[in-house]
Amino acid sequence: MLDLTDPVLPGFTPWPTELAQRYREQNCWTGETFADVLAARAAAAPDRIAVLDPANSWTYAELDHRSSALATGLARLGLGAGDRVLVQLPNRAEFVEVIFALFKLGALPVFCLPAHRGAELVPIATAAAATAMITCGTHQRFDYAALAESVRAEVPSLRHLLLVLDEPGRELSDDVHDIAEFRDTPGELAGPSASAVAFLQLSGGSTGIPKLIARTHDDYLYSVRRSAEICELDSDTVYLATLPVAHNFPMSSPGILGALWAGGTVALTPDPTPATAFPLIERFGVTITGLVPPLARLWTERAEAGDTPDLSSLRVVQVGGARCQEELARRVGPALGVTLQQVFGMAEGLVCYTRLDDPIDVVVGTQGRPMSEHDRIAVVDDHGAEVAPGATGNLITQGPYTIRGYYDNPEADARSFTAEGWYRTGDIVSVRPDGNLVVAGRAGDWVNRGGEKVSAEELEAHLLEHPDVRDAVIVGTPDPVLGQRICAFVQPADPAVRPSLITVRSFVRARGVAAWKMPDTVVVVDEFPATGVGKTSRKELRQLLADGALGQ
Ligand code: AMP
Ligand code: DBH
Repeated sequence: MLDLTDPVLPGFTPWPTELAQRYREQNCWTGETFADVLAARAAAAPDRIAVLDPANSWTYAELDHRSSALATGLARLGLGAGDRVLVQLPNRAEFVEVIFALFKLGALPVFCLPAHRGAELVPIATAAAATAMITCGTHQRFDYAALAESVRAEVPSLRHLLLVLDEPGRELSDDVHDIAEFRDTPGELAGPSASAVAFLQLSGGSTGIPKLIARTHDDYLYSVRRSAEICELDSDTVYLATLPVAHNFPMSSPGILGALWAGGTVALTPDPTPATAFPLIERFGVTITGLVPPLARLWTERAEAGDTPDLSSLRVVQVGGARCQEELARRVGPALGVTLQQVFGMAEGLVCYTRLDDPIDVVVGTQGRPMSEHDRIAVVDDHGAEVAPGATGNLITQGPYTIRGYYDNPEADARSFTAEGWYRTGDIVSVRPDGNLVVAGRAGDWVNRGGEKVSAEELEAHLLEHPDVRDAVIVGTPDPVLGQRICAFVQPADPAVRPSLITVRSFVRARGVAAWKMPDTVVVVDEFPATGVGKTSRKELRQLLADGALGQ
């Protein structure tokens, strides 16, 4: 166990002292913890609904009580301040109970996604030196308890396995526990200080194993509070966690924590498809949710087809996590009867929003602007020099809720942070005169075809205009002569109509695009592979090509 009053977890890179002091003076960091927020809301409005899922409805008083009871039980098991606990749960009410129990103990949830498997979980658990894991039994026909046991077998520090179970009669090994056994009578809990690390979040990581991101109560609560203000949340808000709730976007932008901060209601859907989520929107009176672009497309198409449940409670749909093409952005609001908000964020910190009263060209054509006046952003060339105003370059940032280093990972820090502590986002952006950012893509999302650089995003936007194309992704494939060639992955609008290379090339040419940007190959696939949060995975598409799995 660590000293509760010691905010410095080994491996955590704090802000420089003068900056930390300034963020406190500026009232960004208020000295409150997440447990303090919950206690305050429970005291102010004990009977208001805090959490809803298809099986549960808990008031603030109940959530506060349940999480204290579980914290007390987990302390009996030996868990305490500073312990790292892998949490891998689907979207269900107990997720909220579990993370608040851990916050109250000062133990650090490590936020894993349901899509993670041993290849990710073992390195994550090892890097975090986790002592416990909390997961579920079988969900969507996958046995998470068995996965957790296999992870534990490979990670010596991982002693305790706890399950959120709703399979009566499931046999458990002696050393695997049902969390129901640990809901004790709440005892005294000292709780951590606000400057302590609250949890470890994961970077999506476009390559390799996710990196661990340590966030403090102070800095994260600031981002949650600012997000809730920008998204105009209040006690009437019903936020639907549609994306996997452990991800930074549905957690904090403004996400479930924003909804609780505002004294509103968190609703959770076990899966994000319109078939499951739309009836829940009607049933719970959902007012706001956040989606990744592939889901926004699915929801929009479903709503455009008509005959949906009543979605009229929904006021705001956020789209973020990957670039939302303008073609899609224009359709979301009218189809769903909502205000669209674009969100460009990262688990490392910086989050940009379009504002709810922004003009339509900003909402559909940009990824918004930083949420805090204390965020600093700069756009630099590959040598670190600032580019001319409005020019495209690498986005770097620092501020009151952007980390100064990864958790215990000096190699990653050397790549991702400048000597002055700026975080290199890896995103290629331009800043418009009105301050809004346009994300052109990731630094690696360019195809270098014989020295001619082609923007994947630019070419994708052209392909999306073709009536037979539902979605498109451009990636580079290795070529012995040119270095790279341009491969267009195309998802057809109608599976029976499969656009050919000739069709695609002549369409793009007719749009006045330079000859050297023409795709060299078109691969038609019915579905794109997705990351754990549902973003289209360029990495996997590149891998498919490299493996030759698609023929050509
Ligand atoms: P993660 O590592 O999972 O936290 O992902 C953060 C990254 O997702 C950012 O650095 C961007 O590359 C990407 N991203 C998030 N939101 C957007 C957006 N609205 N538009 C474009 N890219 C985005
Ligand atoms: O993609 C992300 O990581 C992301 C997107 C929107 C994020 O972390 C966020 C908002 O907070």
